[in-house]
Amino acid sequence: TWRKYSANGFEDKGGFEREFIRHVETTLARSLYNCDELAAYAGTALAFRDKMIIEWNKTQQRQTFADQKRVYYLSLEFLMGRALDNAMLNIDKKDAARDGLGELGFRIEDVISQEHDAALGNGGLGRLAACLLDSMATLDYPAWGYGLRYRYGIFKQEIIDGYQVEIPDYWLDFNPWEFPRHDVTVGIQFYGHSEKHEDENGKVKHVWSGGEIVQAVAYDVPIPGYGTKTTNNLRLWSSKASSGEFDFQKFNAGDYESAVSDQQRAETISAVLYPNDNLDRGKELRLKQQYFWCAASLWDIVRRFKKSKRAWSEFPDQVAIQLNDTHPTLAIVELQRILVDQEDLEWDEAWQIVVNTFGYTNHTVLPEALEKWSVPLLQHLLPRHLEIIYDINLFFLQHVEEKFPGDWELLSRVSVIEESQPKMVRMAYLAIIGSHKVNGVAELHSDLIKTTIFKDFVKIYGSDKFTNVTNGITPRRWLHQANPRLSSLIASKLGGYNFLIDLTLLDGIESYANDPDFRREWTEIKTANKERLAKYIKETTGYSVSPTSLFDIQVKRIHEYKRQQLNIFGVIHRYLKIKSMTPQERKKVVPRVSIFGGKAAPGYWMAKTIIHLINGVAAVVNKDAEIGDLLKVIFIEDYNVSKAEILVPASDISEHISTAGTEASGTSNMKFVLNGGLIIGTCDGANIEITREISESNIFLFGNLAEDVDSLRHKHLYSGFTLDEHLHKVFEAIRASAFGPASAFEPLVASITDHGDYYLVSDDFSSYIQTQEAIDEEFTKQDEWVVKSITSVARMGFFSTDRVVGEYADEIWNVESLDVE
Ligand code: 26Q
Repeated sequence: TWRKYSANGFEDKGGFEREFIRHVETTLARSLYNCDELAAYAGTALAFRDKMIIEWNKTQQRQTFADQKRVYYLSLEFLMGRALDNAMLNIDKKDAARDGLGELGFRIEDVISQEHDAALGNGGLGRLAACLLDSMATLDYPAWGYGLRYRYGIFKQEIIDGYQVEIPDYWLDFNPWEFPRHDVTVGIQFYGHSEKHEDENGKVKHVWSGGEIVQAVAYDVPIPGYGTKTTNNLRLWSSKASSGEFDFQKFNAGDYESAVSDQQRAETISAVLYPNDNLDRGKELRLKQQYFWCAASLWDIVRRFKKSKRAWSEFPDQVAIQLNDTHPTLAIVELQRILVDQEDLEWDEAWQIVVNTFGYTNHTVLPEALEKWSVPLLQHLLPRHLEIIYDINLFFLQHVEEKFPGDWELLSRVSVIEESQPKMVRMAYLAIIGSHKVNGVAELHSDLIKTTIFKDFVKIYGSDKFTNVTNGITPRRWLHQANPRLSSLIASKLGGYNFLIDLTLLDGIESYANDPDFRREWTEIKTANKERLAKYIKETTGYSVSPTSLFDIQVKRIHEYKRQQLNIFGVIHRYLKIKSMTPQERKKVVPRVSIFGGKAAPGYWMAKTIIHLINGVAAVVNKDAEIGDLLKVIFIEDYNVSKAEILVPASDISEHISTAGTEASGTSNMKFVLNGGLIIGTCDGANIEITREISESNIFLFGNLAEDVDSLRHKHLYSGFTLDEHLHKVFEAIRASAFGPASAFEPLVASITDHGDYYLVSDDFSSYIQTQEAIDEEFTKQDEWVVKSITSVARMGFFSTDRVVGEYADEIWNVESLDVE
């Protein structure tokens, strides 16, 4: 029995209580009578952590013993959100905790909500990494995530007088989910110079010497799978000065300032997440982050491989490394450096190993998001790596020249080095050349990269190197955890929760769309989720919204290409229209709540202006007595993963309205549909595949197609621009300062009227507002609406990250899952 409670954590309510009390009284040194919700969270987390650690250790042993190929997912972002609820559900002990906490006087929801989000990411790319980790563990793949342990995650957003204000997100005060591994520490070199030496046999050796060393310390986070004992590892690197505290020699010599500043410079590397989303604005510190993390991760991976005593040629049979966008591209160069400079392999042999090891996932076609680093900066920070990049490029261009003799233009187009002033290294090209597979994240996106930005590389390598893996989401967090009642209703019809590990089983609920009782329960759950959101809105904004209104939600990073401006202009149009109606006409209006949420990158003025306008419109509309419940506008402050868990289950409609061809995939579209919300969207990213799966009659599509975007943009610039007539009226109201001083919003209006309307807001406006009217009409036919909702959910099986991980494993990684018992 000692083993039962101490070694295996707990099994039931009583066991949970015992472990909880033990942690509160001993680990936290508090009395049960002085245990607030935060302490209850800590006690609960520690009890579950113990339970997880046992399986975590066993999983690592099992994977080491099995000695088979492992996957390493390199991502600068892991947008994990909260861990406790996920741990409870994945370990299947939430009921024990709920009952135990209840007996001790706590509501489990209040305890869960004490946890600070782990917000080590910006948006879609970071959340995708978190969903993939969940699926890799659930499917028993031997897989590790590697990232950076930022001291500050994505900033917290406050809205003050309608403006976004950024607050630092210090999240490490109490983090029971991480384990420092001070024994797993490696020195990472920066600066210095590269020298050539001849050894006794006349062989040239490259030595990188001088510069400075920063220590990388590993912090491990357990990743439990759902319904399996597999518990994988996420390893995050933290930077610290080599001398530990600070340089005592300098300190003792009285040079206090420089002793402290060396230490601070080292710690700065992992201090903060860059808050740009789909924008390449990195300075030297960002490049330092990238190399620090790549070099530490590769040191760890190579070290693990060397323990197996295999020949280097077997490296790609043991190791698959996936690059989450170009941010970890230096890992390619670093592995080549390790093999050639340190392990003495011949260049060609090393390069073959490198290419067979790496896969590269592209997440964008936006030119401003494609990473480039200046040659002088690389020369300064990583002199030996720059030489290797030049050599990689040289051999690549020789290969191109052989295949396409005399095509000089092709050579300059595909060169890794852009011949600009200063010269730049094109990271995406380097990632393509150094990987055996390149994938996009939705069909349209994967087609677009092959025909636009990477067209020349398809010509050079053939199209087999390029593939598609359409994104997904984990149904554990995005259905079961966020919407427990819907999950349980589905389970009651499907005879259990198997759909959570085989999402295609959802098709079994489609026939229940004809069952009035089922439809009623379905509607009740949606209403309850809307009531919960309404309560949250009341508490945080003071505004009252009616849960009988149509809830229209657009939550995602604020970006011109995602077109929150189209949405808010549509809201203004609606407002003006209602204002112009007679009382009789107003009776027919479908009441609507337009909900926005999302962060703007701190330096992105236009995005901040969009937030300002949304809040300006909210302030006017929400206090307009004539309007009442017919229209409310809400901006949810500080949108993050745990707020998404409240918002996603509460939509009637959500908006995924990017200019066609700009959103690589989108993943919140999948989350909303999986929770019974319908969507309005453009023919972009994964919206297209969602439409194919759920059928065109269950989605509200509008707007121009990707293939027409170029010619429309050209037309705006060269044959004159005509503003949509309804949008013109909207702009007149803005210019009349109806929503705050016109001058504040002039740049946003001018981007459309005077600067070519690059994102086609005017071109898509009439189609957008017509589709919104169609939505109002459909929403009044409640029965048909619910049938659409049920049918859509039933057809969403394709969009699980379990399917995604299976495709990566088979097509790119060539890894197998590991049997657990
Ligand atoms: C690059 C250089 C310097 C500083 C920052 C960056 C940077 C950081 C984050 C560039 C891009 C990002 C994030 C991109 C992103 O989130 N892309 C989204 O990826 C999702 C998952 O595949 C897709 O669903 C979205 O369509 C795509 O926008």
